[in-house]
Amino acid sequence: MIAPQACRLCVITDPSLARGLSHFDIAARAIDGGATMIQLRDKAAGPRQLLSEARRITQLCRERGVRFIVNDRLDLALAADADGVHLGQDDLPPAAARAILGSDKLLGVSTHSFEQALEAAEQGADYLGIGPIFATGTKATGYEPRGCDIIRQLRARIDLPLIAIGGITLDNVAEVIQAGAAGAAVISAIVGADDIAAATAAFAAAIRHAAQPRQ
Ligand code: TZP
Ligand code: MG
Repeated sequence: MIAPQACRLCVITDPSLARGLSHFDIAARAIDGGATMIQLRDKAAGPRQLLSEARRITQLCRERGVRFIVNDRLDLALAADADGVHLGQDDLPPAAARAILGSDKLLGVSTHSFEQALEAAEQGADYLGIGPIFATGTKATGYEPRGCDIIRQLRARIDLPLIAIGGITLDNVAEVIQAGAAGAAVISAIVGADDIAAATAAFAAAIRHAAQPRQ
């Protein structure tokens, strides 16, 4: 179980846009700016290379009350004692991952359609990534941008926190929150910014504002 508030702003520490900053440096800046979740995502480095950095991020996130999730690598998530793992449609199926993780660790699953989201929820995901919501140049997902309708549809059917991903910017983040997402996951608009902490803080403020109940 994860509280929806912990899903409000997930900063993904993709190194390809980070101008040489380490995962830890990105995480520390994002946490200073108000990220509620950090996801370590690295498609190139091996787990041995990432382990000590992942352990430092675990420690930092624990001190700061932020969730720490490792993308793709269940082994690394467990070895670093992260809060959980985030898996995609080509990774271990959620039910198999849950059997290894146990009930205490978090399981997030990337989904791109209504059917994938229902399946992940049935197989024990704690939260769902849903996207790409908008066009993104960061990942070739193979899926057309879904727009906010899929968030509204899933919200009506699934009680898990939904994290919108894909092309989320300061200009459109309010739309995904108002459609029912618990939060947003962001790479380029934050990791690619000159000042990661300031960019994160601007997103956190925009999400807070969009989440306020309307009269
Ligand atoms: N999964 C779906 S879209 C995406 C991922 C990892 C990329 C999101 O990156 P950006 O730069 O925030 O669009
Ligand atoms: Mg994956």
